[in-house]
Amino acid sequence: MASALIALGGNVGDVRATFVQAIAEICRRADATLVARSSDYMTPPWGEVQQPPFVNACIAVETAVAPHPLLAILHDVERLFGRDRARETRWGPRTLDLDLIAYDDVTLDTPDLTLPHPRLFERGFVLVPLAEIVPERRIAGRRVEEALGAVSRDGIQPLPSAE
Ligand code: A4P
Ligand code: MG
Repeated sequence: MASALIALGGNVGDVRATFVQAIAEICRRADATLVARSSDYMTPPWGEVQQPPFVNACIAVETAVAPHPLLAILHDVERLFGRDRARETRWGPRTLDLDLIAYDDVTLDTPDLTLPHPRLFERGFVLVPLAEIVPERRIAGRRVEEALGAVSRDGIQPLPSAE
């Protein structure tokens, strides 16, 4: 079994409800056990600024599915929840974005998959939820909590538990 970290994001539709269903769907399709789930966070848009705020979260799962097939599952789940890559702009609005942040200590640099995620350490909207669930985890030699200390957390707010 491998430990995979997955980041969720979205800013179109009922994103928090989408997350609940998407997490169940990922676990079902990857035969994965959900080990940890962060709070949902409201985050200011990064990249293209003229768009609504995002909701972001991270999960840790145990799975036997290898990295490439796992990414294919994440893309299928994005599509299931209405994401249409053909119609959107890079870093623009979307219903659901699923990024594979890390997979054990695997490093990969292939055209369709880079591990750990190449923009992880620039992004408070990934590091804040990640530090909530795996503060001690080392990714590319850096402790998650330490990496968080190097990015802005401006405007990133935990949302009250949905239950
Ligand atoms: N790809 C390579 N490595 C990976 C990986 N480790 N995980 C490839 C996931 N995908 C990986 O991704 C582009 C290609 O990257 C995929 O085809 C995949 O094979 P994408 O999801 O289509 O592109 P993207 O999402 O537009 O770009 P990118 O750089 O992944 O950025 P984001 O962050 O996913 O962009 N602001 C806030 N506050 N919160 C957000 O969640 N998200 C975005 C979207 C912009 N601004 C945001 C947020
Ligand atoms: Mg993405």
